Amino acid sequence: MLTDIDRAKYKEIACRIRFDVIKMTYHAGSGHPGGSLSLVELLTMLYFKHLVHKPIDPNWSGRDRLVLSKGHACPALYAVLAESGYYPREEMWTLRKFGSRLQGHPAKDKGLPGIEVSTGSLGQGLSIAIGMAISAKMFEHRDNRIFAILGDGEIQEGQVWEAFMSASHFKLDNLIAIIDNNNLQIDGYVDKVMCIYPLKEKLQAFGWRTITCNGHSLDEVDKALEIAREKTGKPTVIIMKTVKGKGISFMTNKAEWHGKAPSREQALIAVTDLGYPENVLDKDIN
Ligand SMILES: Cc1ncc(C[n+]2csc(CCOP(=O)(O)OP(=O)(O)O)c2C)c(N)n1
Ligand SMILES: [Mg+2]
Repeated sequence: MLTDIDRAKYKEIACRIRFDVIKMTYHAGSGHPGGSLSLVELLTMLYFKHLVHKPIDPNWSGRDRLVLSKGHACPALYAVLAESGYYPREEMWTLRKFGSRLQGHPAKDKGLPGIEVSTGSLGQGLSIAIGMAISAKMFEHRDNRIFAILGDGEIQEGQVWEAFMSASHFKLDNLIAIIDNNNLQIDGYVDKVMCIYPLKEKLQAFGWRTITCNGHSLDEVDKALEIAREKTGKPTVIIMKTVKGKGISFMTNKAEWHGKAPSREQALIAVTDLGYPENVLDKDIN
């Protein structure tokens, strides 16, 4: 249970991350705001409470690992990494620019601290996380946790189900998958394009412990992450009910906001939606 003071603090961080996503994608002129906005409360609670990490020592061997399998949502990850102190805030505004460490999908070889793995080709991140979990548990005997964040459209990929099967086979109770269940993918509703439901029952049949939560309730996300950390002999999946485009009036639950930047007029509406003055949209932009 969060205290009122903690809840207010996390709410403020979440609001700033939403703002950063809008500002980054607006100045880049491209990017993926919809699926970034659905992850904001999760990333806030992870990076500011549950993830074991040291921003001043990003390669510390005892850290938890986070694989953003739905790599297109990296604006939200870049924002939370800057907010945590992994790199300077001003660098956020280089998103998608030539030579930037903040590419349109996370690129480990660019050297941005806090990026564990390159992602963007959907369907692969859980398999990578399984490799990390096997290594931590069976070879390095570390008590850290491996998190993998997947999109609900992404799990239509067959490789993901092979990965679900192998994680329970290897009893990877240090592995926590989180499905961003916003029920939208690039071209419409997930249940219309290729139905993934009933999700909980399918994942339980594949040998996973399941937790469901409202992904925009800081308290529910907090509780889900706390329970997920417990080791039970099985991998854990959090099915997180979310809204694509959450927090921005005209982006809410709209597939068209999957992968495009707001115009100036739209970005100014978004900034106002979030309670910021219009002039902050261009602050620190060269
Ligand atoms: C293998 C692969 N196929 C297609 C794409 C293009 N693509 C990027 S995002 C996306 C939709 C993903 O939907 P979902 O997983 O639900 O993401 P979210 O709603 O969380 O943004 C697609 C098809 C890709 N990145 N990788
Ligand atoms: Mg989706």
